Amino acid sequence: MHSAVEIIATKRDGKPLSDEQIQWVLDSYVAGDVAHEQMSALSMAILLNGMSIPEITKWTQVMADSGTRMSWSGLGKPTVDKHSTGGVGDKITLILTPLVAACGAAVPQLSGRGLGHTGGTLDKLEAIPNWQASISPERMFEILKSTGGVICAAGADLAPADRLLYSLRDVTATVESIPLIASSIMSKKIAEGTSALVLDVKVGSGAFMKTQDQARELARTMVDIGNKSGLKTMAVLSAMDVPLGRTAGNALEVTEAVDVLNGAGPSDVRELTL
Ligand code: IUR
Repeated sequence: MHSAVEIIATKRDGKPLSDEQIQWVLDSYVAGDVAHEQMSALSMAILLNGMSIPEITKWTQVMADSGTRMSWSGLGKPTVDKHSTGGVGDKITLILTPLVAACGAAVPQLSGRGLGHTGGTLDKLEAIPNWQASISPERMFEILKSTGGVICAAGADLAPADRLLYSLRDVTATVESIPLIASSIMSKKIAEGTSALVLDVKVGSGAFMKTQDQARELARTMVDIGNKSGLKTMAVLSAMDVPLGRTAGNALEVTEAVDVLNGAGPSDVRELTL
């Protein structure tokens, strides 16, 4: 039996958390048995003292298992997905999803909203009249089966541990921790059930990672924990010092994405998509 105080003290003193400690503290937090102030203290200790790859891998897997894990085995196709760490004018998902579907794979993309100054894929698609971000898992399966790609919002039961922790990080100055960012992103991708993933890690003045070293560390961490968790993962680092393409703004970006799919559009967007 563990206690929150003992686990916070372990990380405060710069020691590694055991698998059992990680399992216990996250499960207890979701159950309401670890208080927000205790999780806040632990998040700050993680931000200051870090976590090793085995710790982050366990942390990620427990968060992925805190809700429903989706499965696409009934599709009979390989599933692949992409994730961007966020930039300005980044409409790559809107172009890449249909391209990959046309190549015969299935893309079960659970997207997010804008974060800070960066836009979100769901916000962009909502520029299309009557487009709906929230659909049932059954509808998701139908769309995936008939078109090869679906982009929609994650349900409340996808990695609920991350949902709770993310809100807490937002108000405790603990967003900027590479172990916490990496486990947050990867837990949702693992729970989404994709079998392969490409990460677009943005670097530069318009990205959350301002330097090559930070971006490379985040990319390496996510690739490592993905592959250790059975999700075939690779990453590209891409520059985010100027907006991507010629447009930033939801409706404008959808239009630019359609231009690229029609064989036109700005060369930087075409190149990064390919
Ligand atoms: N997106 C996520 O899903 N999690 C995070 O911690 C960040 C971006 I920063």
